[in-house]
Amino acid sequence: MLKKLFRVLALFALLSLACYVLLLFYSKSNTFDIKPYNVVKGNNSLSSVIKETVQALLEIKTEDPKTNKGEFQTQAPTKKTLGPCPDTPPNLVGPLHVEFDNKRTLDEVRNAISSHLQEGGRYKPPDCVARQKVAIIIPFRNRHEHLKHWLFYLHPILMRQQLDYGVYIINQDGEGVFNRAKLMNIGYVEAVKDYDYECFVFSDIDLVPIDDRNLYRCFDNPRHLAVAMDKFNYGLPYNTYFGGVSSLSKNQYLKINGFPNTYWGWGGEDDDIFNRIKLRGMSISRPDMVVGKYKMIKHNRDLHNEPNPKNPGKLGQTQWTMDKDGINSLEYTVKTIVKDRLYTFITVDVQAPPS
Ligand code: BGN
Repeated sequence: MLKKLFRVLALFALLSLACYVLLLFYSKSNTFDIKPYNVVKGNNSLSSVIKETVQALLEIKTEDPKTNKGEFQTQAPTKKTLGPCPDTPPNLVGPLHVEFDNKRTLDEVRNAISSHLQEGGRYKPPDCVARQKVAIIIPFRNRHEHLKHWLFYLHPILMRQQLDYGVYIINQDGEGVFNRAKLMNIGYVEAVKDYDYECFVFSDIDLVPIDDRNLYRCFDNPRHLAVAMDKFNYGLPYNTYFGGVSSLSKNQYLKINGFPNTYWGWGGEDDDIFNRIKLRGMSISRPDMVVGKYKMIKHNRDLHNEPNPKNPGKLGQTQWTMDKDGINSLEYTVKTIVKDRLYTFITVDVQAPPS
C-alpha cells in the first residue's frame, strides 16, 4: 500500500518537473522572438506569470466589497454587542471591612486600582452596558489623606456596582471661606462638559460606605445615601437630614435649580437642598439602615469653615431664593484641571469672601 502511494507521488513529481522544464523552454524561446503560445500577455518570465496570477487573484479579492463577490473576501470581524447590565449587580458582597489606620500612599492606591480605570477616574463595566452614567462629585480642600482612603475603598465598590462613572474632585482654591454647595454646583457643570452624565452623586470626602449594596446611582426621587453614619450612631441625626452623600438625576437637579451658592462656611446648605426638593413636590428616597451604613474618617475641624451664624436664618427663605440662587446664577473660574488615572482634579476660584 505504502509502496503504491510512493510510486504515485514519484510520478506526480516527475510530471511537475517536466511541466516546469517545458515552461522554461517556452519563456526562453520567447526572447528569440518565437511565439508558440502567448502564455502571458506582456512580460513573459515565469516569475511574472506567478506575479500576474497573484495580482489577478488579489483583484478578485478586492473587487466590489459590498457585493461580497470576491473569491477571498473575508468577513469583517463582527463587533460584540453588549447587553444591559442586570438591575442588581451580581458581584456585590454586602457588609465591608473598612479601616483608616493604614497609611497607604496615593501611588500604592494607583498601583492597586488604576489598571481598571481610564484617565480622569473613569470606568465602564467591560461585559455589559451600565444602566446609568454617573458623575461622582466631591467638594474638597486640603484633605489629601482622606482622598486616598476614599479612592481605595470607593473605586472597587463602584466597579462592582457596574456603573459607567467618573470621579470629580472639586478643589476650592485659596484660603477664603469654604462653600460646599457651590463646589457641588461647579462639579455638576464641569462633569457635564466631560461626558453625557445622567446621574450625579455628591459625596463628602470623609465618608465611606460599609455595605456595597448601597447603590451610587439615581432613583425616581432624589436619594439620600448616608443615612446611618457611625458618627450619628448609625442613625439619622434628624428626619429631614440630607447631608453627607446624596444623588440626583439631571432632571431632579435642574428641577430645583441646582444647589444654593450663598451658604458660606459650615452648616445649612444640605437643609436648603432638602427644602428645594420638597418645594418642587419630590420626596426623598433612602436605603435601609443596614445597607446605608457609613464610616466617617475622623478629623479636626477644617480651617476657614466655621459654622456660619447667618446660614440657619436663610433656611426659612428657600422658597423665595431658590429660583435666583442656584445653577442659573453660578459664577466661578477654573484654575487647573488635572486628569489622574484615579480622578479628575479641578481647582476653582469660587470668589470666596476672606476668612
Ligand atoms: C445641622 C446642619 C447641617 C448638618 C447637620 C449634621 C444647620 C442649619 C441650622 C439648623 N444644619 O445642624 O448642615 O449637615 O447638622 O451635622 O446648621
